[in-house]
Amino acid sequence: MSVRLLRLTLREIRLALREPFRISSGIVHVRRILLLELQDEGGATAWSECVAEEQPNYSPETIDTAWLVIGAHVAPRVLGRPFGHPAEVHPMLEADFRGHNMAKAAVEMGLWGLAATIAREPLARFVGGTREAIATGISLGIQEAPERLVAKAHAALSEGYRKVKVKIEPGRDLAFLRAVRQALGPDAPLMADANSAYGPADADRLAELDELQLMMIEQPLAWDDLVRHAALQKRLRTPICLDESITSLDRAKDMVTLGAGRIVNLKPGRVGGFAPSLAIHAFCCARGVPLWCGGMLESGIGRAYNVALASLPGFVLPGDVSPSARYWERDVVTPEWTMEEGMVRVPRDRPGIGVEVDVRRVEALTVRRAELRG
Ligand code: OSB
Ligand code: MG
Repeated sequence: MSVRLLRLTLREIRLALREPFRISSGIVHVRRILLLELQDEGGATAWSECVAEEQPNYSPETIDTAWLVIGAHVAPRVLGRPFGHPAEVHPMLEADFRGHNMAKAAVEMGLWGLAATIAREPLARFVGGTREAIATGISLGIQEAPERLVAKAHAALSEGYRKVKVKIEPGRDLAFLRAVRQALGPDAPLMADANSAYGPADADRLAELDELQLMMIEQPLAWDDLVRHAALQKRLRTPICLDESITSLDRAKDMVTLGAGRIVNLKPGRVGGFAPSLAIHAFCCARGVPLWCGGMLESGIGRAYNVALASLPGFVLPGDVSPSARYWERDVVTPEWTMEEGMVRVPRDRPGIGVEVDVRRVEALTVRRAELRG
């Protein structure tokens, strides 16, 4: 198996969320999504997705920086170059090229998708995934009042979700979570995600969350700060899970060394693609660190990559891989992603990413397009 990219097409589409998604660092009404279509010299094609958002409120990247960086710096390194295996792409993109993980990941993952397609293997099997289905959690945005959040959390559990994640921020934390815990009962799988809304001075307040028996608290402190997370973890009984802070294998190692957290939310787009994701997976398996697969409000295309990755054995906790209908009136893939009894099935019966892209729908949603050739 080898792959040589002849053409890379970038498209921006806009997909309206069924309801706005609010986190401590910003709100999204319409998801601007960067899609990639990759074509091999043999004629095979694959689609991938860049998870960068419109605003630099999650990481420094945005859809606009990614568009620029892929065209100017990523595509020229991969177009026309033969790769014996997609694992060779990531080290080549890292040489003298700092940051821009989401831009790199979009291309790197697309090349894994393309390689799986050429090898006539489902992507999940191609990367070593073994699960038939992924346990699914829901991520609930910040609500105006605790009652609304309680209603949503209730509905999620009755729909079958196996984990409920609640977004929090100062002023919308303890009371909101208490109401949810009381309504769902002591054994409901409940967690919180702060998206870096707190500082070291909030340690006392965060320690109050210990009474709620949360599965974990995700990224309470600054996106790039492991040292203060380590100090906070010493004060909390609740395990800290890091999301924004884990941008590479080294940061995952640092988390363990420093005791900055006990659980990793792995998003392949955030770490630069599948090769670093597989390395983090191997490290976490070896060190007994529980992993789960996060989400970035992806279309059905990005979701396919998350599902394939989450089929690896180290992903032991439910992922933020909700079905298409949770986000969109209509997705851009067929079949859409669905959930049964809280599980999303891993496609293992067709080569590549396992879903078909509705190209006519993508065309209709496209607001800009660029074609890059070697
Ligand atoms: O922090 O996990 C996060 C969405 C956008 C940016 C950051 C995050 C999220 C989510 C949504 O929590 C997860 C999903 O895609 O369902
Ligand atoms: Mg998060």
